[in-house]
Amino acid sequence: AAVFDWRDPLGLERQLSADERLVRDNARAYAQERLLPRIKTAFREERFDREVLRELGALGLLGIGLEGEACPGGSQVMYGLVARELERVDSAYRSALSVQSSLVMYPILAYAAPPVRQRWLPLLASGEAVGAFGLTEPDHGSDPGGMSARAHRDAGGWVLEGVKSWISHAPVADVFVVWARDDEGALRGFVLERGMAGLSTPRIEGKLSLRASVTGQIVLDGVRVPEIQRLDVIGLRGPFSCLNKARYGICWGALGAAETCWLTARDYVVERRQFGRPLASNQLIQKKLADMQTDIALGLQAALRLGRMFDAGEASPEAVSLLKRHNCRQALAIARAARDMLGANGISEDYPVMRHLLNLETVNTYEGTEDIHALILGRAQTGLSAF
Ligand code: TGC
Ligand code: FAD
Repeated sequence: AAVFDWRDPLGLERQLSADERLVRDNARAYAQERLLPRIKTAFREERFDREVLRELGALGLLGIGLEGEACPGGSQVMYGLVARELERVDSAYRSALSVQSSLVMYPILAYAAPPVRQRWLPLLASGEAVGAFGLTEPDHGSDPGGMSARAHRDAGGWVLEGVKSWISHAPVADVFVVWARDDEGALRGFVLERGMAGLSTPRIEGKLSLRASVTGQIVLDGVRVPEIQRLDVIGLRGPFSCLNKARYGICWGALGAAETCWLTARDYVVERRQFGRPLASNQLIQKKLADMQTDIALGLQAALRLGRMFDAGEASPEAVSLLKRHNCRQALAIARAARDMLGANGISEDYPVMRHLLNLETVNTYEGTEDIHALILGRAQTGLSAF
């Protein structure tokens, strides 16, 4: 008879190729051996460790799934598996992968002029350079189409004005993919570099979530950008083509965080005794474990399916919205239930659960909030835009 593996109820493992498992195993070993020991301090002290990007680069994980110009190649399924392993430890590390790979390397590879590609992609792939992606503004988050940032044409190039806010990596980044409207109202993208006159990147302090990731603003005060650093794409399609990939990675990543919460809670209730017996012997507790196991198994199957669709060129933005929304929401609910099952210990930094719960609040918000993805799906099935 078929054997039931409670950790992998639907046999995800058997659906991966040998190459996919190899990439996943390397990412898992790195995350567990090198990232896990650092995270408690990094979270407590709000410390972003730039070295992590160099380590990910050395392992060939930055830009995984992208082909050409120093990018490591591989599939979207591999990218998703890596995202899951990093986020098992902390969402901040998966964020670093998402921003560098999907939001900075991808648009440079797809839309930048050859000299810009040749200059930045090797540095980004090795983690020598850190990238940031500036779309959100203080007054335009869910509605980036309403952005205020402007790009005025100038002799030989462009002059950028505006403020981007809540930007991952901004305070430490070397290279910035920034979006702004031109004088005719067309949305354009540009590659900016640290050191350009008029560019500053103040840090946003005091986050209670994603504390191991550094976040800030990109202030554009008359920044002159040469024409060659303009991306060859017009309209919201530019930034959204990047977001589709990053959102897909989050579908896997959020479940990595959820798996850590589930397995921590499972071990805890097996050991912990109340009323003279293990917590795990109570029906209420077992129901919570069954719900976690079910939601994770189904979410991972769906993520694998979406990854295979990506690799076949068949993943629609709406399918990505469906799963980004679903998996983030499930992960948040699982983290919350796990926190509860650990009682007082659930709020301690000695267990990873509260940290994941706090992080997942960000993950549920960025790359399109839960409700914005609902509205994308509502529009797709009714033909009516309710934004
Ligand atoms: P809409 O009318 O829907 O579309 C305008 C144009 O854009 C195209 N488009 C897409 N193209 C490719 N992929 C997608 N997902 C696309 N979505 C839209 C669309 O085809 C159209 O093209 P065209 O040629 O016909 O003009 O535009 P809208 O203004 O009504 O959009 C509404 C809405 C709400 C769907 C959109 O604004 C949205 O998704 N908002 C959420 C904002 C968001 O996700 N921000 C993310 C910022 S980056 C971030 O959070 C990084 S965190 C990274 C980390 O640390 O991990
Ligand atoms: P708002 O748009 O003001 O939304 C507030 C609430 O209103 C939400 O619940 C939303 O769902 C709801 N809402 C909005 N519109 C509607 C509507 N029409 N109908 C019903 N409800 C609605 N951005 C980047 O560009 N690059 C980055 O690297 C980046 N990194 C980030 C890192 C962190 C730690 C965080 C927290 C955010 C980051 N963001 C980044 C920004 C992120 O993408 C935005 O926060 C997100 O898109 C939501 O925008 P907002 O915060 O302005 O919320």
